[in-house]
Amino acid sequence: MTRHFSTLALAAFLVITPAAHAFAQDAHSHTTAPANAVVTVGTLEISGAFTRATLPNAPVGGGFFTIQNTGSEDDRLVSASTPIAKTTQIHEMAMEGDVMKMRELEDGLVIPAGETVVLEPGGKHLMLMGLTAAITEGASVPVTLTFEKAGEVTLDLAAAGTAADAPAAGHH
Ligand SMILES: [Cu+2]
Repeated sequence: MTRHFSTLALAAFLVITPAAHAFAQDAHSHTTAPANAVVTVGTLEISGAFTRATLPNAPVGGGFFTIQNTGSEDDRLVSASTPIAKTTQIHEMAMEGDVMKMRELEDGLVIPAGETVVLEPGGKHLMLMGLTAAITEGASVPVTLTFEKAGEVTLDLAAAGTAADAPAAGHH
């Protein structure tokens, strides 16, 4: 019984890892990690990944995480995608007159060498646009990030409950 379970677990592990491994550049593990685990790709360490639950038929959702660049060269988040949204953009908050608005970072988001960049509600964030399904609290939403130097990595956003500061508020 125990052996049978272990074999199945190993099989599942092997199925989900090859894509992430293709971009491995060092000895750290590059797997689709459980939500909120630290995911390493190249010199980048990504942690605290989460999203917010959405109402049924909500058009957009957010993606948040912290990226630490432990290397000596800048890197750049150039794109992101998730199977549950038609497009995923990288957004920042900016003042337009006296109104705070979100806008797309069309050139991506630089992760300076030795620094930490935080994507959070009310600040920079991923915008999941054209949701094909509602995000339910407790769900894991896979997101693939593509970095200029570190390459591609897939991680899970842990879906927290909705909140007043959800990024979709006042957006679109
Ligand atoms: Cu946005």
